[in-house]
Amino acid sequence: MGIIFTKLWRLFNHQEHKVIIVGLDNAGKTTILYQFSMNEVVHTSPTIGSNVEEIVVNNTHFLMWDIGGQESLRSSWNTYYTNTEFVIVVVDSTDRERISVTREELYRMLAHEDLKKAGLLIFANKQDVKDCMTVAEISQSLQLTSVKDHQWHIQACCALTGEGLCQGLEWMMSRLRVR
Ligand code: G3D
Ligand code: MG
Repeated sequence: MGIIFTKLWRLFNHQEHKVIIVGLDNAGKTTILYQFSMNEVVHTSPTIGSNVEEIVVNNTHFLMWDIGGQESLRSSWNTYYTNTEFVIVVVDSTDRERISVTREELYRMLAHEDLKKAGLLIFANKQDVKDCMTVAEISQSLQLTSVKDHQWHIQACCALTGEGLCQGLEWMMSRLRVR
């Protein structure tokens, strides 16, 4: 009986939460994914298609899809949306020129039927670079306070060192707990 119970418990606890990692090319998506999965800096090359990794935090399983961000690939982001519980948007905090492009892609995504219930985590990445945009600047440029129909959180981070990434994961875990 005990064994059956343990097996069932494991089965239910092994439910996977689907996460997609999006953002413009060069934002740091792949670096973040590999920090999560092996805690080391890997040398990335532009992602064609997608990378996927299973990340386990305190017995919670996340299946994370890192989707290529080049302009030609963005139109296919929506093929990944079904059953997505969290969208992680990675912003290159040094890229002032393209923050408006991120904003457009963000609102296009949030309007999508399949992402209606998804939580939104924004990583303000590359905070190690001098004169980069702050979290407050990015929040303002993305007009985050106008996002009312999704739970969202913005987190400063540096994917190279991993700083800030755990706090982002913790926010996702806290959202799962209140469901
Ligand atoms: P992408 O998957 O979003 O396209 P990548 O982005 O993860 O491939 O990263 C793009 C470049 O940004 C990489 O540099 C990577 O090392 C760098 N990068 C990622 N995160 C950070 C960060 O927090 N700080 C700094 N300074 N650089 C970062 P290369 O030179 O390999 O193209
Ligand atoms: Mg990539």
